[in-house]
Amino acid sequence: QQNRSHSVAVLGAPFSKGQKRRGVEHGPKAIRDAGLVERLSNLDYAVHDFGDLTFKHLEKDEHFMHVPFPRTVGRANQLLSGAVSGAVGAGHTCIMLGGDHSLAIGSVEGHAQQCPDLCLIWVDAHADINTPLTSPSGNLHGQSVAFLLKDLQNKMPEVPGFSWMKPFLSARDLVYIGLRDVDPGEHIILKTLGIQYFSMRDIDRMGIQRVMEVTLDHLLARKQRPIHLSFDIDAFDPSLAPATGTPVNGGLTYREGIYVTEEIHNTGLLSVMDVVEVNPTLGATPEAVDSDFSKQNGLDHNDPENLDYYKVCW
Ligand code: 5AB
Ligand code: MN
Ligand code: MN
Ligand code: MN
Repeated sequence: QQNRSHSVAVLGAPFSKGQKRRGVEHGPKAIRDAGLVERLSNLDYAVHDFGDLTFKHLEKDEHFMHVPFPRTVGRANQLLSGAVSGAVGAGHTCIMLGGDHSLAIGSVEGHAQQCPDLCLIWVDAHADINTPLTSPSGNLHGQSVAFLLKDLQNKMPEVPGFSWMKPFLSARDLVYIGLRDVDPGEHIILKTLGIQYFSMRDIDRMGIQRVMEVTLDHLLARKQRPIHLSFDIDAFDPSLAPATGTPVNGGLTYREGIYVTEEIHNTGLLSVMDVVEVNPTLGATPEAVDSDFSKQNGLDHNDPENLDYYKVCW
């Protein structure tokens, strides 16, 4: 652990097929250009930049139900899984730069190959726990967690492209921070599985300090174990992080977001971190900041007819 914490692997994953907007594949370059490697080096970490993975777009990749590019996303995650497993196995703390959040499937899976007892902290405006049956959009970046959870195994259809992996994570090994845009079907899943989550309202009420105390207690009280931090940049308020595909108002302040990472750092247990959904081609204009995901997809999440549909699927 001591060794690991002083050597950092940076791994770029320029991939965007888990959602429908272009540009998020430029995330790794934008984050590197902002000086990530230099900043880590200045903190006295030995940084190994593994460069960017090269992803293939598969020619024959028909929709599965309303899910686009299932085989392309599955294959990309299989490749990423191997790379993350290799980096962690070599003793590095790994930072995975996305790309869209479907990449967490391969990142967490590869991490779990080396550290089967890992726990997962998911910092996001969204829960990303739709199954193909509950998903309003079909997009796989909103379904990553459903692929990981053992508890959802019998609710998940066999999605082409994902036969290389089996779900391995327990619902009790996962905590969400920052939620404020949860779909009806996702809410049912969170409640049914009893998943620990802290919405923005919970953060308002409890304060981020208490939220982190309860989070780390929930995950680490029984035993110390490696932490996977999956950080979707849209957890931050859009006034701070407008360059992302699905911004939602009322997000984390800069200090709240940094506090989350400081507390995780202080455990000494951070093993892999994803930084995803940075889309440098968005957010230059006020309109881009104020994009309405539901409108773009022609779906009203609050339509009671939809709620019934989700309940039936569940
Ligand atoms: B992100 C939505 N819940 O499933 C869906 O950015 C949005 O990785 C998902 O958190 C957002 O399409 C995915 C409506
Ligand atoms: Mn999100
Ligand atoms: Mn996400
Ligand atoms: Mn997003």
